[in-house]
Amino acid sequence: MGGERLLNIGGIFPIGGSDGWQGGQACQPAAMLAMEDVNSRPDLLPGYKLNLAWNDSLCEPGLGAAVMYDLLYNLPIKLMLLGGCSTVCTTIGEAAKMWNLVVLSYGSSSPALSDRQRFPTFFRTHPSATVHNPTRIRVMQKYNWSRVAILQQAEEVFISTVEDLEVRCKDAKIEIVTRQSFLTDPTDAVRNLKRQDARIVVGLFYVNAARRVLCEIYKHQLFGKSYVWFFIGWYEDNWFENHLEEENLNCTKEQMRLAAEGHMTTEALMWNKDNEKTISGMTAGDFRVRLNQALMERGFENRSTPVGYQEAPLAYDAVWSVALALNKTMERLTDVNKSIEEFDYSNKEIADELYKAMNATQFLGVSGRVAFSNDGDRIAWTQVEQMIDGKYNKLGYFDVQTDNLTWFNREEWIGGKVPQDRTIVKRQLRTVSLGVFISMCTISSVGTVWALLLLLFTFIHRHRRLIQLSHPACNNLSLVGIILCLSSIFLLGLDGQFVSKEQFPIICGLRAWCLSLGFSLAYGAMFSKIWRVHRLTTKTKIENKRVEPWKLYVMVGSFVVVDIIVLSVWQGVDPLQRTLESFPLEVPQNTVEDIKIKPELEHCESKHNTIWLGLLYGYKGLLLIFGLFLAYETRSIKLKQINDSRLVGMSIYNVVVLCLITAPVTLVISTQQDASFAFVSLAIIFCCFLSMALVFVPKIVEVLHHPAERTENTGEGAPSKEEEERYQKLLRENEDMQRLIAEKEEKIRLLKLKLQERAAIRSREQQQQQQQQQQQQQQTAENHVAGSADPPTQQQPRLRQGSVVPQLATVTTPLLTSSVELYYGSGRPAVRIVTPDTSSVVADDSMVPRINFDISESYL
Ligand code: ABU
Repeated sequence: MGGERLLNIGGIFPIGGSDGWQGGQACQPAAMLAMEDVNSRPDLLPGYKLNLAWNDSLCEPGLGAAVMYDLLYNLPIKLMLLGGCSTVCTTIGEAAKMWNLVVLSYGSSSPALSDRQRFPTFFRTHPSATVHNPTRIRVMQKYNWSRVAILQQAEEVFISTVEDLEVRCKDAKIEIVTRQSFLTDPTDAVRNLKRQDARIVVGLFYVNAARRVLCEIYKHQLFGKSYVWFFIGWYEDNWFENHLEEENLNCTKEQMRLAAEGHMTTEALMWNKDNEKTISGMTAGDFRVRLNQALMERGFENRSTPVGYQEAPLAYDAVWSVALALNKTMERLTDVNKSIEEFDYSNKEIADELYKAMNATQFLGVSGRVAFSNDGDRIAWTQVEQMIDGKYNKLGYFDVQTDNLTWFNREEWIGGKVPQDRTIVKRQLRTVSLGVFISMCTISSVGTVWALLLLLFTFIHRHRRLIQLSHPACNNLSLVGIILCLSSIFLLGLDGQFVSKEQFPIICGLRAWCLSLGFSLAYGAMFSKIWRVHRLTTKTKIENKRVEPWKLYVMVGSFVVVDIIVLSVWQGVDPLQRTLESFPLEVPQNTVEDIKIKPELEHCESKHNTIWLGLLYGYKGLLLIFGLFLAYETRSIKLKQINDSRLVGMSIYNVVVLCLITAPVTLVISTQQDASFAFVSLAIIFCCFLSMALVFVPKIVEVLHHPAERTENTGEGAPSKEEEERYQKLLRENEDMQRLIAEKEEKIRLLKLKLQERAAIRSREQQQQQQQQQQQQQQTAENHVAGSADPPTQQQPRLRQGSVVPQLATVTTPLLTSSVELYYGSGRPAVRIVTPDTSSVVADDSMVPRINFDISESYL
């Protein structure tokens, strides 16, 4: 250095370390080049040489502060500080004011550093990161992207950049759909972006975090034709392929390349793009050659640029700024007979002069025109680049001062189409498929025609006793209800494909009315029949058993009236409206378009749907349960007045079971329109068809078997109650008598056997008597011959087979196989049993057990 005095400045360079920005790798050699050039200029700092004492901060704020204290607390006194990396400059920039030191940063982009209150002596040749934001907004507007997301590393530099971006997006009416941040691991943040359907994403992070993000982008498939990522442009070239193993990244180079393809970058112009000579006498190109040479000397290969290569001109120009500011300060101090050597950390006067000189510094550097705003920020152009086939292509420049975008139209998009800022969602109404609708409507129509034919059948054969005793009015009401229920199937299938959303509420109302009234008529008629049967069989007094037909109509009518009241109030107070249920987005098949389908399903609902449905279902549910009870109670009763009560009971079972199954199942499958419609329709169809079959098929069969049978009981109407009861009584008595006669027949059979045995014995006895008489006569003759004879004995009258005695009574029953005749002869009762083989046996009461006949009038 000869006899020249030294002007000392301190330098803090982030070179080593693994986090943040290690731009000192290229910036420190660039600064040393500037030191050489400054010191070789005789017109600059005459009599002095600039000396740079520096150390590595690893881009860690704590270590950066330690390096600063080391520089300040060790002689010589430093006139200014050079710093790089926002995190370190935030620490030293805030502290430097305490030492009256101007800090000039060549590598800090944090917008927070533009706060003059907090950093009153801070300047930078590096533009603030906020210069990217107008450029980003301009590019977004160019492609009509109005919905973007932000992913940021949790560092102040990026937080303050995002805050500025949010304000600008709001002004430009660009929606920020989500803002995700991460400290070290971006996995969750990237996953959230996908969940939020982010398509255009601004990513703000240091390069090592950028590699982690890119790997996650690959894993979550957030790249390709549907996505655009905006990264920071100051990463070194091939940043996405470097250090993958060192940083334990779980992605291959090929995967990283795939994920990086098509992304855009914005960066402040850090290299003078005009080939003009700068303050050092070099063009930017000359500087690049010298820098490359210097880097090669430090072991960096020509092809792989070290971190900070982009910012190297800023470091070079920063040293020139310091030299120019010191030069100017020296001139000013000379004017007031002072020397810059008088500076110490408490000399506010010289410090102010240094600040003013730096603030006024303007020159053409290798990074472009160097000038500082009132906030100490560098004013610069920004450039936009896009990665195409693994290389950055320049797309254009943006001058924020003139709001001028120079665009080269070199952008390329995968698939040849500009990506959309959101998934285009096409709403698709889920409607009942035509096949199902037509099938159900056809079956329902057949059922309706069948019900109408049954009404006709009932009318034609209304005079038949068979029809009269089945309560035809109830049957007719039931058929009308069935027709209404079947019609509701058609209404249930009428959805958005057939009716407009304005007409839909009308269909909703019609469905409720049709089904509710149909149920009340069809089920109510069956219920009233079974209720009548129950009344007839459970009441003891005749008058209580009498159920007038009008009571049945009143019963069905009251069910209908309750329906009308509930439905009218429902419709008046809280009418059914069309509501839409949305389902998760679906990817459409057979289309290359970047769209998704949003399925929607129409429902009929009112505000207090649960209350209304609860009311209606509760009341009808009670009817079902009560009907089930009545049907069970009267299961074995057969009444002449209602000849089809058992079949009606079976119909009720059928309706109850189907309703119990249908209600919960439809709740479960309500989101599947086809299944739900088919299930409800089939339940209605099954109920209606089975009820019609059970009640009417036996009648039709009967009529077919006896087609010629004329009207029974014409003009007489249905039998009276008394007749009915007499008929029942006679039936019971007939059963008792048949049982009794069967017993008697058995006894008679036994008796007949006994009598036959007796007759045989008697016949033998007579033969013996005759023999004895003959012997006696012989003996008498012999005795007469001998001279003596006994007086004749009086013979007792006996009943013999075929003998004639006064007949008391004859009991003959049509069901008997024998008849029994009672006689009284010789003062003793006798019985003659006449058997079918015409033989008769006569016995007196000594021969047979006593037979008790309960001879009532009805037998006579
Ligand atoms: N261009 C590098 C900026 C680094 C930083 O702001 O920390």
